[in-house]
Amino acid sequence: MYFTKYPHRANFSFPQGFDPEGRTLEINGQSFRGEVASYEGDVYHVRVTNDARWDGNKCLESLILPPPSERHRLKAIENFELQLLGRNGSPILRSVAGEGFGVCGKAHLFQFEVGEEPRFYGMGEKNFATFELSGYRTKYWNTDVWGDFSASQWGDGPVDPPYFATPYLVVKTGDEYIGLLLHNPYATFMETPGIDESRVFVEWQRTSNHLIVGSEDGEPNLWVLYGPSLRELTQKLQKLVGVTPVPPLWSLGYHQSRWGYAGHDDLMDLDAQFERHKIPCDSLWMDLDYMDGYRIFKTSETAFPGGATVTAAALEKNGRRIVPILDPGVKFEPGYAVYEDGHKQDVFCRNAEGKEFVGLVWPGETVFPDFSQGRPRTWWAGYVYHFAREGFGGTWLDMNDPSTGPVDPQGMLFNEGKEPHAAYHNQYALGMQMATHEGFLQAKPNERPFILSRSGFIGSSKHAAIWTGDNLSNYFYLKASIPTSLGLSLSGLPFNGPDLGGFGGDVTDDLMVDWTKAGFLFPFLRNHCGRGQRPQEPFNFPAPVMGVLRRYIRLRYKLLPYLYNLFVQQEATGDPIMRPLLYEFEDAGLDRIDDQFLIGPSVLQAPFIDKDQKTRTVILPGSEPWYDATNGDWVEPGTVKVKKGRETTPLYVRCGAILPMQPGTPTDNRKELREVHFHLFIPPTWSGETELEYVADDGLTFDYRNGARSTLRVTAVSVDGNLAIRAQQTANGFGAINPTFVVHGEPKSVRVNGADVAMNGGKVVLTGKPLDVKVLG
Ligand code: MIG
Repeated sequence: MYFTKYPHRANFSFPQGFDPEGRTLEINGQSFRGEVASYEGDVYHVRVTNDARWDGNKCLESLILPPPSERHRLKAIENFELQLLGRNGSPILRSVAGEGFGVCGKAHLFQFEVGEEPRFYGMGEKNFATFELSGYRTKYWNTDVWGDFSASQWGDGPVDPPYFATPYLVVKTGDEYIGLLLHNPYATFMETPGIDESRVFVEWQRTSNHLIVGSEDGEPNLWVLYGPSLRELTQKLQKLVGVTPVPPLWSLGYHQSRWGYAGHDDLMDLDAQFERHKIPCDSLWMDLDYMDGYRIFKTSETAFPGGATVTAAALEKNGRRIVPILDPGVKFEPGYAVYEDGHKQDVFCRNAEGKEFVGLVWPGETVFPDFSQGRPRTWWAGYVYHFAREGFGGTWLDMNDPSTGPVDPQGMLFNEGKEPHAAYHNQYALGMQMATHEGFLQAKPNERPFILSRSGFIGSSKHAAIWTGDNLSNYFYLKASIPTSLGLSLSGLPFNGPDLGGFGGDVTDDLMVDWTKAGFLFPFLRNHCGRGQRPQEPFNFPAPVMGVLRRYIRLRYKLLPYLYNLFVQQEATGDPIMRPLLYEFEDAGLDRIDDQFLIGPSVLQAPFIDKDQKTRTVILPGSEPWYDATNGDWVEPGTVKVKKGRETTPLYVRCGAILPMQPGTPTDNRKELREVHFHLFIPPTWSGETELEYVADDGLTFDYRNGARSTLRVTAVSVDGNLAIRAQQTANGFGAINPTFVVHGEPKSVRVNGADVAMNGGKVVLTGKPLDVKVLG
């Protein structure tokens, strides 16, 4: 398998004729069936079948289909050319004439022409470090980046493909958005028009201006989604692949990890330090060292002398959980119970000789559960069941790319050796997530499982959060983290984030501060670093540095009610947590912004992500002023220049926003979603209306699905600075929500639910100095 080479279109054969009635096309004398099915919401499925060539769709997770529709914005015309009609009735995406769909053996591709100046986004996990993705050729094949590429490749530049394959592309043309999803688990590839001079190898590449998506094998299943807006498109995609069920509230807190924590004593020490320094932290992670000789599901007595349950119970006092790592590889060792049992039950992948396939990972020779099949998944879930009952809060799935060390993974066959590696390679982690999820549910049927995974595929959104794998403590990876997380967020993977501070290499004080300021509101927030690297726990930095790190961790906890509600909204609508500016605004000039992002609709960040950068420009989109969270000023939209401050970071709140926050400055993990401060961001003489549906539940169980949830509807109307707020509890399943209103601004008068209320002066700290606010009541 070459990761960085792609099939070339001149090697493909294209249809001569297509009969739309009989849905048949001829290629090279062979007959194929080609059809376009239409679903509600302008969702289209293009499928080509030919039993001699492809053996059905091998995806483990099916898509969640909207009801069928009679609408046909996407049409297949002569030669199976596809045409997608835009808003005004003319094609905005069309097949290359005569060469729209092609085959070469088992490989296939679709070639398109897109309107003037198209823009491209998404592609799942990529670390190209640009948000916009014109001019890339890329493959989707899960890799163990540090194992499969040399250090000179991943040191401080993009390496492709990384851990997680999501063959999905967003195409923007004019102000209309299109999504292309390859529901095909084999190695897939894409080529976007545009020229990246640094990658032009032969002059010919400059003439290539087609959009190409295809696969090296597998039944062609292309999904074409029409927005028209980016929001509508993303919602449709997320619902098609599966929304992320609202995670437990603790998993949205701060996570502390390091490869090297030895066990009980280290965890208790961390617990004490977080308490002493009054830094909230919801979980402590255990890497490989808790296992007995890298044997999965076997906790070592040195690490946890009384068993992990004892440590878990001791950490409960401060509300912290343990999250241990789990690798898929089972030590190939007669006598080791997990191996013996798996061998007896025949759950491992085979090689071409019909024997268990052996790779080389941490335990040495290792065998691999066949997660492509139900029976081995059930077997695995049984072990997870016992594991979860040892007192672990969740788990962290690593090496599921799958990483086989120096051994070629292509020799790993599935389904009793009958199926090729390539059909399940990209889905290996997905199968592991499905089985692990199942095991946690069996152990704790009414608790929302928390699983973090390195690799995955379409459908992973239903089972796991993802982190972007091994990065380095340098400014390239800090910068790349924004486009990478935005790309994932637009590709149906809303719960994601990088290793904060960087995994490899020694972080500097400055980098740790810059990364924390940039990353503290990412959907998933875990500080993790590698064995032997400079310690990255906040209290291992000089006091002034720790002070800044702590300020931002606390600010995340202050904003947890907002973040949690974004996840609730994501489950309902499919809107991601982290969004590019063009998700919310239609201004020109927002389509290539790599260094700004939104958290939800209302919080805009423009962090400093270049080494030694002293000033930067910030684009404030839209037509209304933004609230500068650092100094409380209202700033007119447009471009502003800001100076870097030691403690501050450029963070702006949208005019009219109502942000639910925890009261005061959180210094520990305590969270009570019903005691909430609603911060209203209302410019002094503003006239307008705004509203928020705020949701509170227990943040832990599935009871919310049976009505144990409360909702408070808050509306605010400002007429020339005279403010009228209404709050009405519209659902009571989780008891009374007790609101306090905090106004950032100087209203002339305020009424709450029709009554005059006192405006008491108060102070709130966000990213800078204490801000003057009015606390109502
Ligand atoms: O080959 O478990 O990405 O987070 O600390 C390294 C040790 C294996 C890779 C993971 C990293 C983890 C490390 N693992």
